[in-house]
Amino acid sequence: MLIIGEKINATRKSIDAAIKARDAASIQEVAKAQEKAGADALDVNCGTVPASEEPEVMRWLVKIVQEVSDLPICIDSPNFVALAAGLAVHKGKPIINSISGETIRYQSVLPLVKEYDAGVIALCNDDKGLPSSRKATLEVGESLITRLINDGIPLYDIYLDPLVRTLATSPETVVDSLEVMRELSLRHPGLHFVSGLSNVSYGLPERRHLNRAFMVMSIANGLDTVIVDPLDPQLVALIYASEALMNKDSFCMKYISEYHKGTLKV
Ligand code: THG
Repeated sequence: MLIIGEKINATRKSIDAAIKARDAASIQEVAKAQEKAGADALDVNCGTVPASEEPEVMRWLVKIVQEVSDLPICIDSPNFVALAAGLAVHKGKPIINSISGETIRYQSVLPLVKEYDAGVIALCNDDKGLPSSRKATLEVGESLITRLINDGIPLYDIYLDPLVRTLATSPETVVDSLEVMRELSLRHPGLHFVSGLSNVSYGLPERRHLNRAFMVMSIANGLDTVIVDPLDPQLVALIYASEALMNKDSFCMKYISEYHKGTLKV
């Protein structure tokens, strides 16, 4: 499982304030804490600043985070100018978050994926918006995968995001997104699947139970990459347990080594 730490996101009040104050030290603390907790990559999102400032802020964020962590960054923006700014200063192999089937977004982000040999998160939507049925989601996902491969992106660099919706308002779509993942993972061995997960619980109480249960269900249906809070020890323990149960952890070596590190005592 590739764990992408979600916490450097301007939708969180403390991060928004730190960005606006250009308070590098507190953002660097959040980076180090996520790395220590087991994150394999760090999502960085500054979507609350005005669009004209986003490229400069993204460049600053990537730089200050990589001053204290060697982890790759998942550069999170719908704005390709901000993506390009972050990519230009990134060290190592980045993940671009994200491309989609929307014509303009696809055409503007694809050259960046190639130029930086980046991993890329591909969102399952297109010019018609979010697909409205399981069948339509499958078609949008399949068409995106085909396009990316035809455009020279290796399968192992593609992270398909089925864009999980909110259980409270679209109850039928949650199971649909699991089935889409299962179907596409069987059709395309080696393709990655990623999810932000926490959308699923929006508007419901004690969201962490829904997020954790949904993560386990997602892992059982092909999810191999998550954007989550790695400082939730229960969630992290469930990741190791689920991967072992899915026979994705040879001889439970990872599970056992995490036990010896103390990670599982929650
Ligand atoms: N797919 C892709 N990218 C994404 C998402 C996705 N990027 C953004 C988002 N979804 C994933 N990141 C977050 C970051 C923070 C929260 C949820 C998802 C969040 N934070 C709460 C808060 O700030 O109150 C609680 C957690 C906390 O306090 O730390 O909900 O789906 N490709």
